[in-house]
Parts: sequence; structure tokens; C-alpha cells
Amino acid sequence: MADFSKLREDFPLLKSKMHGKPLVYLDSAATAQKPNCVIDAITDFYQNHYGTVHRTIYELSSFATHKYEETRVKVAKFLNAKKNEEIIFTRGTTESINMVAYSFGKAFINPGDEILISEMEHHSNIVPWQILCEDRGAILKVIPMNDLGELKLDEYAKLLNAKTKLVAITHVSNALGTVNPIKEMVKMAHQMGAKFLVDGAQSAPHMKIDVQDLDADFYVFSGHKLYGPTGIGILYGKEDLLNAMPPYQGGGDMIEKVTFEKTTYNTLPLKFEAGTPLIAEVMGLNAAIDYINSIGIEAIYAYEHDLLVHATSQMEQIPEIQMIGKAANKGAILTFITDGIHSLDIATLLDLQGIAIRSGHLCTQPVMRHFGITSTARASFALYNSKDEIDFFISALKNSIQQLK
Ligand code: 7TS
Repeated sequence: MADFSKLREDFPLLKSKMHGKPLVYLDSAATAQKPNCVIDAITDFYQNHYGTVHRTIYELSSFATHKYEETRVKVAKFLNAKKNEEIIFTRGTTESINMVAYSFGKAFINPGDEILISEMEHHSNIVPWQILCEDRGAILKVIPMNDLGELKLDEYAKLLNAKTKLVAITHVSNALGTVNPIKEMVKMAHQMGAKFLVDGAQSAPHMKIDVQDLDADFYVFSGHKLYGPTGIGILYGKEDLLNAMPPYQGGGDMIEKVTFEKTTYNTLPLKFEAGTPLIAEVMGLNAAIDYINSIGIEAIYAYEHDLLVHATSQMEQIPEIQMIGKAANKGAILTFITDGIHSLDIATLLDLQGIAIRSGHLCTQPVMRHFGITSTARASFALYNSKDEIDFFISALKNSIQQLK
């Protein structure tokens, strides 16, 4: 069992001070801090091994290609994908969703078809579908949620019909913390013949993912929320679907043969990886997955859940605080508003005490609309946070409220 009190030491930035106070970093839902092993893997690659992948045979390139493809195998294992070829490297969750919207859309979406999303989606799982629907004459429908921040599954069942071609839902809401019953939702979609995309941006870093058990057709996430570098993400897709979809971009590596008359495309996964890829970022992701595996994702889930329970019970005792997102099954995300005080003011006062939280609409304006607000404050936890930090955050929050009242 990992000693979580020591893990913090793996993260150099967490030793720093902000406004002269020790940093308490509570914005991991936006992006996670990086352990030394990830930073070192990227530096080591640039200093000692840097070269291109797939195109040539000299030693540097062979090494880079080997590590690049080794990372694909690690990601496939991490998600329990059936085949390594089902793992595509992208720039992040946003790009993965846009890729599916473009390529799946081109192959399978026709005028009058329906795409289902939910009221709690991040803007990256709304806008690409709107663009697609406008383009193809398709219709976007939205599964509503209740005031606890849980999806209404009875409404979902009613919205599903023979015209539904794709359902795209977040596994864990970045605004509410809600963990959606994805396995059950996938089953319902499949019974209607619809495909299912899971936005795993907030689940992959925190819980065991088994794409075969979920039976998801697509599962996407970002490396930077998983203690890896920015600029790297994953699109998992079932092989037969990816094979049936046209390429997203044209360029080097994604071709089999090019002539001016006709070009034929490479097989999976390179068909979807046009151009020189994010090689150093993949090296960083490789190290990040090793790091998570060395701790154990189940242990991370249990530890963070404990932090969530500890924080929630204290938050509920602050009379001026109203929690946004009270689902029965929640990830380690606490979103709240404060009577008569703007979230930006709270975030500013906390920042002066070294505490980093997010404020604003959290890229989920429809969630804000549901609750009749425009802005919230959000504290989110990761494996390097501690109960002491949470206690410090709670007391600083209480002080800030008294100051601003
Ligand atoms: N989907 C969800 C559920 C997210 O939380 C995010 C990022 C994205 C998609 C987009 O990921 P990206 O890596 O492509 O940007 N969420 C947040 C957040 O809550 N605060 O900043 C980014």
C-alpha cells in the first residue's frame, strides 16, 4: 500500500510558495501537477534519445519508435483495450472528441439523425456535436439532470430511439463531481443500435477503467490531468468502428501509398496520426502511467474518496455555503457558491493564502444555467492532497467569508 503522505514529495512544484504561503493546490480537475519521473522522462528524452518515430532506422529513431509504441501498449493495458491498435494518440480530450465528431460524423451521420448528450457536459463535449449537427443536418438532444446533479435515466430512455446514432456522455462531471452510470447507459444505447462515447477526462486519472467491461465504443482522456504532460491525449475506439471511419487529417505517416491520382491510407492506428506526432509528450505519458500503476489506481480512488468525505462533511457545516452537485456517487470535486459573495472574490482571497481553486463557469455554462448562477468556486483533489490541506482550506474559506460579508 502506497504511503500517500510521502507521494507529495514526488511533485517539485508543490514545495513552492505562493504569496509567501505554502502552495495548497486544489485545481487538479483543471490540470494535475507533475511528478519528477514525468519531468525527468521528458528531459531525458530530449537530452539523450531525441529522434523521430516510424520513418527511419537509425538508432535514435528506433529507440523513440520503440518507446512510442510501448506507450500505446501501456495505455491499452491501462484501459483494458482488446487491441493496441485501438489506441490513438491525440492532443487531448478536446481533440479526441472533435476527431470522432468529424470522422464518425462523416461516415455515419445523415440528415435527421440524432445525437444525445447531457445537460452536464463540458463545452468540449457539446460544441463539436453542434458543429457536426449543423454540418450534417442532424439533431442534438440533451438528457436533463435533477437538482442533485444526477442524470434523469427515465428521460434518457425516452430520448433514445431508432434515429439516435451516438450518445456522448461524461463519465465524471468536472462541474458537479457526479459519476454517471456509464455501463448501464451504454447498454441502453446499444439496445437502440446507437454508439457511445465516454468523456473520460475526469475519470481516467481517478478510477479503474475497463473499456471492454463498459463496452464503450469510444473512450477519451487527456494526459495532463493524469499527471502527464500537456498536449497529449487518447482516443480509444473499437477496431471495427475506427476502421470504418475516414481519416481526420491527411499528411505523413497516415498513408499507405500516395500518387496524384489516388492515395490509400495506412492501417490503424497510424491512419489517425497524421504528421510528426507528440513524441516527447508520449514519453511523459509513458512515465505518468508507470507512476499511477506503481501506486495503484484503486488505492488512488479510495484515498481521494476519503478526502472527499472529509471535506464534504466540513463544507456542509458552513451556513453561507451552498454545494452545487450532491449526487450519491461523486468524484473528488467540490463545487460551491457562497451567499452574496462572488466566487472570484473567494478565489482571490484564498489565493493570497496560497490556496489554488478554480472559479467561473467551469466550461459548463448549461450547468450554471440549470442552477440559475453564472459562476462557482471549485476545489478538486488529487493523490498529493492531504486532510491537513483540506482543513487549512476550510478554515481559510471560513475566514474569507467573514471578511467579505
Ligand atoms: N471533458 C471534461 C469532463 C473536462 O473536465 C475537460 C477539461 C475536458 C473535457 C477538456 O479537456 P482538455 O484537456 O481537452 O482541455 N476540464 C477542465 C476543467 O474542469 N477546468 O479546466 C479544464
